[in-house]
Amino acid sequence: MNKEKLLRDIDEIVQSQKGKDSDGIVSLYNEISKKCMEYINFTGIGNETKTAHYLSMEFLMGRMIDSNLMAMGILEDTRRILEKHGWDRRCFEDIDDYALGNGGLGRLAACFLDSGATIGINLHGYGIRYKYGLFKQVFSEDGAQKEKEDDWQVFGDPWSVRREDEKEEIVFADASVMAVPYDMPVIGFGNKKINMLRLWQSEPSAGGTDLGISDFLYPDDSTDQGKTLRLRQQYFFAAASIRSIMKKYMKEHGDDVSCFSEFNQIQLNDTHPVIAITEMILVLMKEYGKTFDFAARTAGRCFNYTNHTVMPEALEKWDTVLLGGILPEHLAIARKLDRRLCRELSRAGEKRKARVNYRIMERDRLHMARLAVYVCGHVNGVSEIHTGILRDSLFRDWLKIYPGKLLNITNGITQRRWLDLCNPELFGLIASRIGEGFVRDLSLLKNIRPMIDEGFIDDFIKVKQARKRELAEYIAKKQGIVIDPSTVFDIHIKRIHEYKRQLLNIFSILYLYFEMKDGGLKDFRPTTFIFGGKAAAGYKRAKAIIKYINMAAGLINNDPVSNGRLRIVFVENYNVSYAEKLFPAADASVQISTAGTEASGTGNMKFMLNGAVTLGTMDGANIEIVERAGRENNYIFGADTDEINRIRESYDPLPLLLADKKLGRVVGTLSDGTFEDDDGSLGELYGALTEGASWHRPDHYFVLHDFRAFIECRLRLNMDTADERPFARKCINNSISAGEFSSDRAVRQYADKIWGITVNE
Ligand code: 26Q
Repeated sequence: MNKEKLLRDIDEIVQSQKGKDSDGIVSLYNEISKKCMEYINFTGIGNETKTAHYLSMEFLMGRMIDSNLMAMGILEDTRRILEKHGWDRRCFEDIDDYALGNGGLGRLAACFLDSGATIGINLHGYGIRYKYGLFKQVFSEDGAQKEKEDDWQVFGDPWSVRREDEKEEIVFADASVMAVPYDMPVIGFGNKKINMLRLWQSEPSAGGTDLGISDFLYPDDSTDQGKTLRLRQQYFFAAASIRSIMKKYMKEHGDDVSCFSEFNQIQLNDTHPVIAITEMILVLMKEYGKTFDFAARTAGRCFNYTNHTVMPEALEKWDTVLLGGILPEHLAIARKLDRRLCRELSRAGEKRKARVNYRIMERDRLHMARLAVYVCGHVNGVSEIHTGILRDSLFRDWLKIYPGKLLNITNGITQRRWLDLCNPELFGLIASRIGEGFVRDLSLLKNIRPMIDEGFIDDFIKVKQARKRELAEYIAKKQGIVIDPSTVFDIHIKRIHEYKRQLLNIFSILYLYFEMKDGGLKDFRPTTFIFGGKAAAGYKRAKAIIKYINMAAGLINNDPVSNGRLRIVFVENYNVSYAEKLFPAADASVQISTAGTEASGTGNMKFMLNGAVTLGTMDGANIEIVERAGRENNYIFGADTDEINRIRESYDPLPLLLADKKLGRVVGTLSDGTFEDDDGSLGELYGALTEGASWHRPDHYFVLHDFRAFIECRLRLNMDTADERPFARKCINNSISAGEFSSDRAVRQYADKIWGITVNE
């Protein structure tokens, strides 16, 4: 690539762009992006060397232009060109995110693609080109969430290439559609390697009807299961991907499929694409005349499955009537696999009764996780504790029969986006001591330890201050809310879920507020509590939690007693680009899920890398984070998994509520008229905590149990911030201990332990 020539071309584009309104920015964005596409010459991919294919219903890519320019090594030059011609160097902030995902699982897929291309292996992504991505969140007058469609394609899609010649027909029992691939380049840092993200768009086949399969992204909402359209989506992209992968293989290796797995490994991102397994078996049988056993063995050698949750309600099971109605052959294959499994189990000595726990066909439902565990060569969890839970409970029986299938690969994040791009000053500060090598090898971070002197601490404090000021400006611009950058920034950003316990956080803030009203907490250091996150549109309790937080903010922010000491902001429409401003500005990272519920978390790593302390429970990757960064540099509280398991059966929150008047007062605000509750949703939350519901006991997530421990820990953190430099040292210790949490390390482990791909950088 001729960088100088590209930059001259970009200069020309910017120079000739006259209108400086938002239309001007959009056209600049498209012109520059297309020019880059010409230069990288993204023509397609081969299958000469071993390749991993990452199948995922979600890719939460965020804004593409900055990361692509950075990978090509022209980000800074391009910004300079923009400035030279009178544009804001950050003008592309008005360009939308590629929000084709919900949260952690989708963002992980995006980080993995970045890492695969950067470390130089063949790793391609396959997903769905949703017409509308994750909804945009707005708050109405009363603080409730409203959803607006995310019509991202109005900005154009300059990074995609439509490949008409590689479309696939996807056949259901009752209809068929065309799957048309749109390929995006995944540019490795330094532009050494370019991989591909292939997103399938559904279109009517000749004479057929439009089923609207790729119209919408399903929100992460376990109550919304069983939708035929969701199953169609899964099959649509899984089948299209399998067919295109197999075709590429045949083109290069002929139709001897016995070597297929030596060239292709397929990673299933949770159970969402598991139907790809039966698709491959069917293709091998029907189109290549192979036996069922041969086909199943072939599938076993190339498929692998990553589990991202242990929550029972999120384990996918498809009703056989529904499945048989649109994919009868797949149901038949699943039944055959189930019988084959039973034979293996009985050979292994499992009695009929014990076998029920394994059955792929669970009475009238197909259990997707079991199908995956049975067929796949490798199954992995995403943090040590999560894999431990899979080993000891969810998949325990399986491991007796197939020991060695399960392994742990702790999640990671790409430091290119989550430090270099979003916090160039901190990146530069670290680079000034150890050089820039850690942009490709985050483990080098540890080398800075002996170089942390007083000067470094000064500079770190300055950088953090600058990030906080920038965030404050941004929030003022976006939402008209003023926050004070000299206060402690305590940030809780992630999807809204009961198990993530945003309720625990807001309860504790209400507690602080009531203490202040009673004349207490004289030494409390002024704190800004920032929330961000979306609730699935159909998840009533999560939406009630948002409304409650917004109403509590209204109360607390407007009371002279707490004014200047407590401030709450719920940032609207939290997304990847917003995240890039929030992580660098945090003093405290709030990670307070009930122990045993958060598979890993990856936001926790983004905070850590940017130098925030973790205020959290012993859950998910928090445990590994604290192990690396030192417990003394973090704020850990509450029940761990052992304790939760011990108390679960006999837990009753009512005595707690009665004995602890202050807790009672806080929780009471859900039902005592402190806040208006016309739709009864706050009352429903109150009931869930105190009485339970048909499907769960009271306080299912132990919010009240952990309340006091949380308050205590939070107050300790608050006190510690009074000593600016010692506290900054804790923050720094976190940042420089983040070396292992790079997605480069994670992808290397997948390559090494699962895919059998050698990484030679
Ligand atoms: C399922 C059925 C119907 C409709 C939607 C869904 C659905 C969609 C998305 C179920 C789950 C998801 C997303 C799950 C997710 O993001 N899990 C997170 O994965 C991260 C990466 O491993 C972990 O860090 C988080 O702990 C985990 O919660």
